[in-house]
Amino acid sequence: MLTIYSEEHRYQDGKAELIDGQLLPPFEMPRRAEMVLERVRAVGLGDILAPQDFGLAPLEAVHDARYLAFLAAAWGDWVKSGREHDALPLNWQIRGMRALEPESIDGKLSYFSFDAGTPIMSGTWRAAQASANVALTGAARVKEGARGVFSLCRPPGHHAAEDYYGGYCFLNNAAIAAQWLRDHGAAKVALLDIDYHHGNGTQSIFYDRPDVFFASLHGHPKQEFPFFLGYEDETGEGSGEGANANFPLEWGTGFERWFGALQEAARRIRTFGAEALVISLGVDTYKDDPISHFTLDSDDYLQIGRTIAGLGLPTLFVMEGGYAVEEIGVNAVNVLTGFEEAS
Ligand code: SP5
Ligand code: ZN
Repeated sequence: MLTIYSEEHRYQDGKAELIDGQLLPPFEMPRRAEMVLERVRAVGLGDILAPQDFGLAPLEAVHDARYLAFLAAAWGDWVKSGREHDALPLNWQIRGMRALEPESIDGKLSYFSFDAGTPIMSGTWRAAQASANVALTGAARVKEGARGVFSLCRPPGHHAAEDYYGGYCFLNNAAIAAQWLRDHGAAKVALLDIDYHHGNGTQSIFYDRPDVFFASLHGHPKQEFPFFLGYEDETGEGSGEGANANFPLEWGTGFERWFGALQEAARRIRTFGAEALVISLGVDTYKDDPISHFTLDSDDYLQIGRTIAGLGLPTLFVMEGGYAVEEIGVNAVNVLTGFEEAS
């Protein structure tokens, strides 16, 4: 299987995220992608290719123009306002307040974000664009007929919506790839999100769309970040009604229960009848993940890959989360080798 990778992910290297009531070094760190790349090499998965630059158009097909302008300018505006450390928002609009875009950079950070766990720094925009190009280059290979391609994206993307960032995500790489596939000949695309966290951004982007099916297996929003989306009764709206499926699972969920949900999601994808499949591949479902509460083991990821292969669709794997850094390579690449074995 071909892997797409860019070293430019290293430009996203924040000093701190707000988590557990503390400013701690980010769990989402450059070493994550380096460990996955090392494992791709160690097992001889296949060639490793640098991304092409697809420009702004495929980003504009998914994200709001004002949001993209904000991301491009945020670091410069922050520095101009006299700060030189990472930019983090402090407060958010909530029930009863006005959703108007402020003029000041501090106001804009609040307006375009949903958490304080996602630092913006000098290289953020560059790294986020490179990550989207990694996804798009993979999508182009899938369009050209590849059975499976691995886009080793970093920073991740599935929490980013049309016009907000958060959860370590700025541009929604999987959504950008899925939309690109739609715009280049695939009539229907399915997105399957197996990251531990709900793919709120991806769901939101395609919620009213009948042509892109979204399924997500994740920590139940009554217990887990991002808390405010990911319930079972979110089934799509308007002509997108029925094209969204959530499988919220409680803390402590092990492979048996998780795999049952995967099989149900796979059944729904078959019924939908997609021409291409995009996987949001997070391995923060792992038993020793430092911020998660499922108990999957390394070998389980092989079976996940085999099950995805069973759908028989051209498949793009897009890297999302996974914070057990020592094991992230083995776990992510196990999904890919399971897929290859069964293809
Ligand atoms: C792409 C992705 O996986 N993003 C995840 C962002 C999660 N950020 C908030 C995590 C809150 C975890 N709270 C429990 C901490 C346990 N010490
Ligand atoms: Zn996650």
